[in-house]
Amino acid sequence: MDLKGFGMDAVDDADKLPETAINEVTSFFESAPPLTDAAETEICLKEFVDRNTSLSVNGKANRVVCVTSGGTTVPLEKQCVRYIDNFASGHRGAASTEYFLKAGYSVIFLYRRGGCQPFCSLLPDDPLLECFTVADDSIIEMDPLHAETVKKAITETRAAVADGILLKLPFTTIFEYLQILQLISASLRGLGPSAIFYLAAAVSDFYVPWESMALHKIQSASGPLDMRLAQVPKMLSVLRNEWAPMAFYISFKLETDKDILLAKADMALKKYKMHMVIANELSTRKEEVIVVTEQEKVTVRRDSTQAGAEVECPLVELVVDRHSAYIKKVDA
Ligand code: 9Z3
Repeated sequence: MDLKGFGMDAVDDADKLPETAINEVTSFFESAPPLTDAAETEICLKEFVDRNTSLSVNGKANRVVCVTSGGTTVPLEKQCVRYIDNFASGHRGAASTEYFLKAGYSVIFLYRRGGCQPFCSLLPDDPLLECFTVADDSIIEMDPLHAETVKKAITETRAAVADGILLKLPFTTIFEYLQILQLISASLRGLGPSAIFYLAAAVSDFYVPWESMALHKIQSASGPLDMRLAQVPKMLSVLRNEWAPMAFYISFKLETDKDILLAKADMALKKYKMHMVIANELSTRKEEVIVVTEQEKVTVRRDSTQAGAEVECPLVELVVDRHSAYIKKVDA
């Protein structure tokens, strides 16, 4: 199994993380408020992965991708009134989920509560108020203008969930996001190279540790707020090196200054040993992205000649192609 020289090396003992990094991660999890539905989430994940493993073709595990989507929040108070947020609508993750499903993958969609959902991009902003009307006899009716869109959103989502190929898990805070990501990685570890982590969520770099967080709403009467944020441990390293080391990894790099974008993406590729880093600039992120690997930099563009075409379509196509090459290499 020769994985070197293809940007696709598995992690060997020399690559193991230093103990300090592991300790930082351990203390982050120990001090985080426990997930309220951890046991239930673990059961859902186990059932989802078992079902997908049993769907395997020629004894090979079915391909599963964990798509993360939306931004994490950092609460400033335990009984949270205020929080710091990260920019992300969740469109990238939701659209990519649809294309992965079309490509035959099963998807664990780890998304920010209230963010964009797969199959729902054509719905109006407030679907409940805009898609329905109340007739004279108080019967609720669908506005014919939106009937097809609503029907498609409901049937496609329900079919994917019922077929056991789409599992949707919501998060809001950085604590929830990282704890659920850890549960997902534990459940996908056994799939080896058949699993992809497609990390499109915008994840907080800084946070207030739970033990030093105010319990009640911070009072403004005491003057300007002086607050020191701790750095979120580099969870990407732990995920890649320890939690699921054989999976295929894709992270995203977002910048507003295009002059530093590619250098930052290159740095992330090397530092976290990603298989692909997808570089995007805030203002053009829906038009084009640059896929950075050890061997190449490929610009992927939305087909602007087609109405409604999305950049995620050719992007996921490229990811699937490189993932197939990775699986072949590992299996050789
Ligand atoms: C991205 O760069 C995503 O493509 C976007 C998608 C968040 C821009 P939308 O959800 O936007 O469609 O509105 N995600 C990663 C952003 C991020 O925080 N990356 C970190 C970084 O750049 C690395 S994990 O340092």
